[in-house]
Amino acid sequence: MVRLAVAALSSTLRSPRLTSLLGVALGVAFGVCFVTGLLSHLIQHPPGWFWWPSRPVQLYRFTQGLHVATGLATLPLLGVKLWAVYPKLFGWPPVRGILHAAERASVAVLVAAALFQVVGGLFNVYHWYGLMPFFFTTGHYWVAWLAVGALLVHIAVQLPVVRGELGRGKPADPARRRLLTGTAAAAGLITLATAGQTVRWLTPVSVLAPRREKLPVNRTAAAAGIGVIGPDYRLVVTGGTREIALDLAALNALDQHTAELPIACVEGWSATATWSGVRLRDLVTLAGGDPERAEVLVESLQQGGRYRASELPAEHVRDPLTLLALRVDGQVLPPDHGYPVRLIAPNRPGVLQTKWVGRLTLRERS
Ligand SMILES: Nc1nc2c(c(=O)[nH]1)N[C@H]1C(S)=C(S)[C@@H](COP(=O)(O)O)O[C@H]1N2
Ligand SMILES: [Mo]
Repeated sequence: MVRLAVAALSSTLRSPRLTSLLGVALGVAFGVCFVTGLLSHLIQHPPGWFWWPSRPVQLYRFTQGLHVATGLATLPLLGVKLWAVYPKLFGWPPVRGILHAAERASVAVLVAAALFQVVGGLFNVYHWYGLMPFFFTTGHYWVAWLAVGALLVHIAVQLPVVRGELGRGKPADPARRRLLTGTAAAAGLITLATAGQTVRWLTPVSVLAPRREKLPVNRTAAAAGIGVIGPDYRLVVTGGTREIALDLAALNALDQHTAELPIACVEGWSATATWSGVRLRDLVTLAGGDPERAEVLVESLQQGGRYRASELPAEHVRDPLTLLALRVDGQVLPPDHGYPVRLIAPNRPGVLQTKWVGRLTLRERS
């Protein structure tokens, strides 16, 4: 009885129209996710032609929040879509010719790549690195191209079907409408349950958001191997016409400025704080560099690790909001937020907001 009912239900629910609707929703979500992800990659590994502004200060926070939110929202869509089409896997004959074989292969690549991206992204957001035997960012980047290539082939092949299905006004089937509403609701719930990590007024309802603290810490001072900062600490600025080395008293004696800026982690969490300290452009001037043209390499006291250094393009160096912060929210920086000095610049990924800064090297692009 139950089996029959389920069979009857699925036969009415599974239809080219349902598959088309889910496909369009997935296509849009993946498209947004791909473009925002590519942008994040370009900002972190800028090729010569690439330019990224320092304003609006919240832009990266928005694009990366969107990247993670659209990625997570694809989970239920992907689940239902795979359910809607999987009987096709067992269609007979398995291959009806060269084109058909190519199409099936592209679908296999698409499904595998999509699952890899969404599941890998999820692991990354929740810091389950142990489950990934490779460096996440590299895998995520290259598989994204694979997914998009396969997606474009898939769209090209299926477009006529989708057009036919969605162009024709059809009487709505209540059961199918319920399924679609349920899928949309699941995507909405996932979004609500996680968006609070970046849309801060949603934090109370975002029970699945992994980083709900007011200002999360990505890597602690202990984890980065930063010991006690003694009186011999100096911030060294080189590459200008004179090298300078400033101790904490000297840094505190310079003009102090305040900026309200977010840390926007690639993992999707973000939080705004009030930072104060010395303008980077003032330090460039002090060291005999040109604050309008200099680019700056920012290095941490941290000995190793992928995120021990970052580079600031001229756009960000000259921005008066770019600070070497000594304080956050009116307090001396806590060790975990980068004591004695950290970089905070507008419209940049969190990974580039270097903590425990020890050295700045000026460069001028010729
Ligand atoms: N030296 C150093 N700076 C670093 C990191 C690091 O691992 N080492 N992590 C970065 C990352 S990934 C983020 S998101 C921010 C987080 O800053 P917070 O811990 O003060 O919130 O610091 C950045 N600065
Ligand atoms: Mo981060």
